[in-house]
Amino acid sequence: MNEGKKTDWWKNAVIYQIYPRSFKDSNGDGIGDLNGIIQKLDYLENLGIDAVWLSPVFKSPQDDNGYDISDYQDIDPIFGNLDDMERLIQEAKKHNIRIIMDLVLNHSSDEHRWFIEAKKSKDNPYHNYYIWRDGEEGVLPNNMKAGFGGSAWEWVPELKQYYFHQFSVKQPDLNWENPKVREELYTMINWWIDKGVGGFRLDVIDQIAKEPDKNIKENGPRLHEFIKEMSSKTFQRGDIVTVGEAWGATPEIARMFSNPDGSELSMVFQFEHIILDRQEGKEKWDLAPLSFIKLKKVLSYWQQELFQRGWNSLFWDNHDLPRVVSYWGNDTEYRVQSAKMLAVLLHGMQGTPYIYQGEELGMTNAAYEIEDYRDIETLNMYKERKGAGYSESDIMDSIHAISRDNARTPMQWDSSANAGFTHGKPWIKVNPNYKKINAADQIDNPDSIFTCYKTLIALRKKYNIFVDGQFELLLPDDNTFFAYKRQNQNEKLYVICNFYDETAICKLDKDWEKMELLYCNYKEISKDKINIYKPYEARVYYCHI
Ligand code: TEU
Ligand code: CA
Repeated sequence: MNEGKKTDWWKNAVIYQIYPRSFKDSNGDGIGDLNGIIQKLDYLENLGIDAVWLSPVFKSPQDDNGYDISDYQDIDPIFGNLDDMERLIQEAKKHNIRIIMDLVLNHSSDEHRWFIEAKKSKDNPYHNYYIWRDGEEGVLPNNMKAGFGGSAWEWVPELKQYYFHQFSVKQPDLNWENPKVREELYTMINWWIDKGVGGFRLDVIDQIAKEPDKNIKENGPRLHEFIKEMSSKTFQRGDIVTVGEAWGATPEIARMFSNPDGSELSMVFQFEHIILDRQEGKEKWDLAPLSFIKLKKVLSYWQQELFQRGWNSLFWDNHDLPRVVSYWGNDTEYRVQSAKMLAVLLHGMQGTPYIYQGEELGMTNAAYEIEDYRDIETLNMYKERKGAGYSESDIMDSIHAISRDNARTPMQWDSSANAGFTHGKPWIKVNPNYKKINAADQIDNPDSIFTCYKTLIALRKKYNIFVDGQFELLLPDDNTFFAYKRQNQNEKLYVICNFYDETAICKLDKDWEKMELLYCNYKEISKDKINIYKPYEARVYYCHI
């Protein structure tokens, strides 16, 4: 699949994200692993996905569950070894599935040999692989904060210097200004391309160019110079997809990253829709109600701004985000209908859809006790907010709503012990609702959420309009319906979603009866009252022009 010329295969592909630690445990240690993923390739092929994005499986002390890499060219023993990785790449190929690796190039682990060397002395050849500032203990270079709490500067007494870390203390930022760092990383990327991987997800890629002295953490002046250099020296060699995580991306920046000339990446993950329900200028834990009109505006804006000038990723969930059916759907009475509606809404848009493990089953958030949480970000927040006097219930409400562990509870395969994820003690508690929500109950059920996703994936393959149709938002000011049209030279597609739990009348007047109903998440539509939509009802209509 990596042979020669670049194609844009990823434009009509659907990519599935696996958080390996929580996907399938094959050896009973309670942690998911590569052999577990190999066991589930038939499941993934049945769903119809084209590629799997693996969250990091490289050697790591697991301070941030693998996003702290101590050897980019070896596999952490909890997941397996390099032979298992090569076998996964080959076995996946037999299932027509490409493997996308998750590269963390902004920072390494403090247990990487580069950092161990760098800390030895200021004139060590590896010292400037990282970002250091001379100083005095207790006098921070500036007030930049780390992503998981506290200062972004860590004091090293032996050197009388601080090092910069945008995430945990054990994740020192790499110095991309140093050409030796860049060359080492490019060599490593090419090593993985030569192993036949299908692409890369690039962790916080807009943070690799930063200006800490000016409090600039992302989108620094040299960012696209670095991306272009990396792309030309690595990604452009193979028929691979690249997707950069870019929390700070605007459509203009995303057009640079996903320039159709292939000079940078294939696409980015942008988060403007995700942060819509966060209080302005506050932390992620301080939630505000979602503005539905803003959600429609933001997603439509991104569709229009990247049309024929870039490429969108389409996602609700990932390993850092709460489960969308709990977050913006309805995970009680209308869990199935709302999960399907959210899937239809997203998969009808232009871009590459990403399905996060369990999203295709309608897995939900889990409201645990604090001792059941494992995520460094969640645990640091608990400590910080307890210390700041927040009430236990306020803290736990925020954690239940938006902790990253909501996405990291084990995949729910069946109704057997631990949801069939492990025969051992799971590293994190299984969501107690697994007897009701699991893959075994859904794979062969025509009315399941799994079958809804499988149907949408198949539709995307059958009808070009999903890939090339121009997007137009309909009913922009309607407070209930998210409706849009896709159009190309000879086809039209209408996606109409009742986003809420009340029956409602859709004010769109079209000759619906003359169109082909490609999908509806309810069994029957009342013919004489075709404009009446049940709670969370979603329909996809198609017609030739
Ligand atoms: O996430 C970057 C990031 O900013 C998120 O951690 C986000 O800020 C946080 O989850 C609040 O929503 C990437 C990875 O996806 C994440 O898992 C890593 O923890 C982080 O980078 C550091 O590598
Ligand atoms: Ca295991």
